[in-house]
Amino acid sequence: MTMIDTSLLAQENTRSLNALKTDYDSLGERLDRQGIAIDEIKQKVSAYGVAIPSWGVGTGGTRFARFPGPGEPRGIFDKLEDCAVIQELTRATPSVSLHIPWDKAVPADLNAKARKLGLGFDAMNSNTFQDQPGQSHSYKFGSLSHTDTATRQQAIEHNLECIELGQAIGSNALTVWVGDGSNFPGQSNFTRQFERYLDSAKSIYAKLPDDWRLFTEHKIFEPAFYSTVVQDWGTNYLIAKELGDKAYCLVDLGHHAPNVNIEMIVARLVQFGKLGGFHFNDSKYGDDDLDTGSIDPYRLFLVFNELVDAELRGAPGFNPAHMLDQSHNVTDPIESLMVSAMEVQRAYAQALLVDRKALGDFQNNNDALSATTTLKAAFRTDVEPILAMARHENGGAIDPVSVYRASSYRQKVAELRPAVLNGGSGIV
Ligand SMILES: [Mn+2]
Repeated sequence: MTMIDTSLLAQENTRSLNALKTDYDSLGERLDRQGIAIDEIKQKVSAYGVAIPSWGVGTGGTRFARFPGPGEPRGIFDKLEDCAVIQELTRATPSVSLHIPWDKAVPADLNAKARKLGLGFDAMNSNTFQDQPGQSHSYKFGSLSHTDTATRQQAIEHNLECIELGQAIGSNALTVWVGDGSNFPGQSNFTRQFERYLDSAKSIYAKLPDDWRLFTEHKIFEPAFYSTVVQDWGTNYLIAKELGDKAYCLVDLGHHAPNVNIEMIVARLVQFGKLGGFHFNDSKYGDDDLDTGSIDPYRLFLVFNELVDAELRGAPGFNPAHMLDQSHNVTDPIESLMVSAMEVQRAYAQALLVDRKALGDFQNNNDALSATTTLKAAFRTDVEPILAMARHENGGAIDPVSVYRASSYRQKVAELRPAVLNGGSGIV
C-alpha cells in the first residue's frame, strides 16, 4: 500500500525527468574531470537513511504557545502514515524512532502497520522528563538522578519497558535523555547527583540485550536552567566509558552552546569509539530544533566531513545512528522533515566529494588556505542532481515537496483527523 498515489508520482516525475538527466550528466562530466564517478556517489546516497522521530510529524510549540496545524496525527498509527509519506517521496527515511509512552501500542499492531507501510523502527526514546497520568513518583526534581530511590527506580523501570517494547518491534537501541539538573546554585550536589545518575544508568545497562546499544544524549541547559546532569560531551563520554562497550554518546546538534565546534566533538568521539549517533536539527540561539541545515548548512557539512573521513578510513566501531530531531512550529511537519532528510543527504554527498588525498597533503604541508578551499570546493558543489536521481531511481519523487502538495495529502487527512489540542510533540 502507498500513501501517495503512484500514478500522480509518476506523472509529476515525468515532467522533470529530462531536465534532471541533463543536469545529472553535466554534473557527472564535471566530477569526472576531478576523478570522481558520479554513479558511485549516487549509490552511497541511495543507501543512506535518516530516521524520522515520531514526534516530529506533529506540530511543535514553544514555551508560549502551540498553533496546531490541520490533520495532525492523533496517535502513533497516524504518525506512521505521515512518516510513510516522507519515505515514499524522499526514499531517505526508512525507519521511525518511537517515543515512549507517547507511542505506546500493542507491538503486533505496530509491526503490522509498519510492514504495511514499508517502514522499520529505529532507536527507542524513553521519557522521564515529564510526569505521566497515574505515575507514582514525580520527575519534578529529576528522574535517574533523583534524590529519592523509589523515583529513580521508577525511571529505571520505564527505560527497561522501552527496551522490552523495542525488542518486540525490531529496534536495537535505546536513547536516554533526561531533563535532570538544577535551577539554582547549591540546589544539587553535582557529584552526588551524577553518582546517582550513573548508578541508575548502570541498572538499565545491565539489562540491555547483547545486540543493543545504549545512547545517552547531553544537553547544556533546559529544562533545568542552572545545571544539567549530562551537560556536555565530556560528561557524556564519561557515562559511555563507565557503562561499557554497548554505551555510546549521541550528539544532538542543538544541545550545545552557540558556536561550539561540534564537528570537533564528533571527531573526538569517533577517535575513541564512542560516537553513537545524531539528532540532526539546526539552531540560531539555543536548542531551537529548527530544520536541519536551515541556519548553518556549512556546519552540517563539516560534521559530515568528519563522518565521511571516519567511514573511508574504516574507523573501528564506527556505525552512527542518524535521526532527525526537530520541532516544526510554522511549517507542515511532513514538508519540513522531507526537506531536512534531503539536507542531511546533501551534506553527506558534498562530504563524499572532498578530495581527501589533496586535503591530507595540504594539512601535512601546513597550507591552510588550500586545505580550507578544498573543503569549500566540495561544499559549493550543487549535488541536487545526485540526490534527485537517487530518489527517482528508488521510486521516490524528483521534487518531493511539489508532489506532496499536488497530492493534497494534508487536506485529505484534515478531514479524517479531527483537531487535537495536545499532540505529543516535544522539544527534547
Ligand atoms: Mn534530541
